[in-house]
Order: sequence, then structure tokens, then C-alpha cells
Amino acid sequence: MAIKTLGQFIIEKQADFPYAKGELSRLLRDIGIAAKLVNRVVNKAGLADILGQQGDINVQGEVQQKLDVYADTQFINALKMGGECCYVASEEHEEGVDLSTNVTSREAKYIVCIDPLDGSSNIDSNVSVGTIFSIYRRLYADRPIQKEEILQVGRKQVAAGYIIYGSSTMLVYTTGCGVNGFTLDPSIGEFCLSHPDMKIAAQGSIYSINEGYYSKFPQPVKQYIKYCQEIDSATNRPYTSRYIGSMVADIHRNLIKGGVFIYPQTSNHPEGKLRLMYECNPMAFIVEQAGGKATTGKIAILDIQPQLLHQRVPIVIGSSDMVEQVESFYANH
Ligand code: P6P
Repeated sequence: MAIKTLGQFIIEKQADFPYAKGELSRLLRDIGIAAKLVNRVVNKAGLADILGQQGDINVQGEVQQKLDVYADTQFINALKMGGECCYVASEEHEEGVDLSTNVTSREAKYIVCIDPLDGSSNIDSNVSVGTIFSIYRRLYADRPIQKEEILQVGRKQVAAGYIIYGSSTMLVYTTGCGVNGFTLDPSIGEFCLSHPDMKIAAQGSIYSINEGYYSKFPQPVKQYIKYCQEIDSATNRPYTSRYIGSMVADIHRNLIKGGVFIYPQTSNHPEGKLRLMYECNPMAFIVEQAGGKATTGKIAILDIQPQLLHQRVPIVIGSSDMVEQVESFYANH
């Protein structure tokens, strides 16, 4: 198969949007550039003295790894220089970063919500980490950024994607016309189309959940875990448990192999742990576009009206039949 780079693919797909004038294409290009800069450092984290904790505390009260800060800086700079983004909501900043005052971004039409380096607590143990991004169009052009433009419901996303810095580095994204995966070829420094039109199987045999919190889970989740662990003579239900503790890595594996990822509300995270705007919404958009489902156990993630930038939600995401199985335990509870 001839090599098709991310840039070539974006331009080719721009034709899907007759009114597109290239802004979204350039925005996706800017994200790809930052991803390559972050990849270069993440891959060498063990060598550079960029490991270890910088000692700053981010809005989540988590100790920031230096790479978190580096990744955040790279993505914000790339978006600022690219001129297509007017506002960035990042996990690393309590308030968003308003770029619309920059001369290059004054006419920018897009808002980006981003988790620059998710799973960063895993970096020291060389576990795959990721970047997750979500893109919305501005609602107004004649006034400063309004709160309702930043807190848009997930269904309003125009694009979403993630980068997984793993055994190979991949960028997976959707603009609402399916999901495509690109693998970075370091020899030419380009993301190349490797997984066209990704689809998640309706049924899989992998369930991903941190069973260490079993005693803190709601009853329907406990029932689902037991359901997976029982051998059903009729179906000889062959489930296996896989949990990396890095959301991008867990969901990417399930996207490829089929499976369900669950981070429910627990007694110490009554709203769930994962954030709506820059973790659950983008991953839900991608998985739904690949034929899967994403829900709180009761309602679709993409239908939740956000109230706060760093709002947390419970999430059940992956193969549609498996998500529906979890929902049935919630419905019967
Ligand atoms: P726990 C990583 O810190 C993260 O934000 C996600 O990437 C991951 O899915 C989750 O937290 C893991 O949380 O409580 O299982 O360690």
C-alpha cells in the first residue's frame, strides 16, 4: 500500500466538508506537529533528566511530572503558532488559555480541550501514555470567548483524537466520518495511515477495570465483574481482565481487540475519576464513530451538558454489546 501521510489524508478528507476552507485541516496539522515533539521527548524520558516530579501541583491536585508540563507547553505553543485555535482548555490549567488576543488567532474558529499527557504517573515505569484532544467550533465571532462556547455538549465536537506513545506512536482521530489511525515513521518523521476506517467489534472478551477498588464500586459494576468471571456453560463466556492504568492505552487496545473499559463512580470518586471535556468526550466520540458505545451506565457520555471545565464523570466505553450488558445491570438495579 502506498504511504499516505497524515497531512495528505487530511487534505484528501477535507473534501468531505464542502465549506471547509482548510482551518480544521491546519488545526489537525498543528496537533500532529506537537505530537512529534512530545513523542521525541517521551521516547527518551529515561535518558533526559526530564523524569521525576517537578513538584508543581496541577488543578487536579496531582504532582506534575515534568513531561506533563513539557507536553502542555508544546501543544499550546503549536496551537498558538498555527492561528486556527482561539482557546485551549487543558488539564494542566485551572482556567483555559485564551489565545484570541494573539494577532494570529483573532479570527480563529476552533476551541481545543486537551489532556496533554494522560497517564503520566506511568512514565517512570515505561508504560504507554497518551494525549487526548477534543475540538469544537466557536458559536460566536463578534465577542470574546463565552463560557457556553467552552462547555459545549460532546455531540457538538467537530473532531477528536488521541496520540498513544507506546511501542509505536500512533495518532487516531475522527472528524465524524469514521476513525483512522496513523503510525509515526521516525525515519521520515511522518504519521502514516496504518489503520484506515477503524471499527470496534460489537462483542469482545476483555474487560478493563481497576478491581483493586471492588469494594468501592456501585452494585451494578460489582455484578458485571462477577458476570465476567463466571463461566457460563451456554456461552462458555471467556473473559479476560486487562488493565494498564493508562486510559489511552486501555481504550486503544479495546478499540483494536474489542472490549469494555469501566471507570465508575467509587466512594472516593463519587463523580468518577476521568474528566468529561478532555478525556471522556473525545474518547466517546472516537469509539461511537468506530461503532462502539460510551455511557455513564445510564446516559450517553456525549449527551451530558457540561457544567465545569474539569468535571469528572463515570464511564463505561467500548464494544457496544458489552456496554449494553453493563447498562442492563444498572437498569435492573
Ligand atoms: P486508577 C491515569 O492517571 C488516569 O488518569 C487514566 O489514564 C487512567 O485510566 C486512570 O487514571 C487510572 O486510575 O485509579 O486506576 O489508577
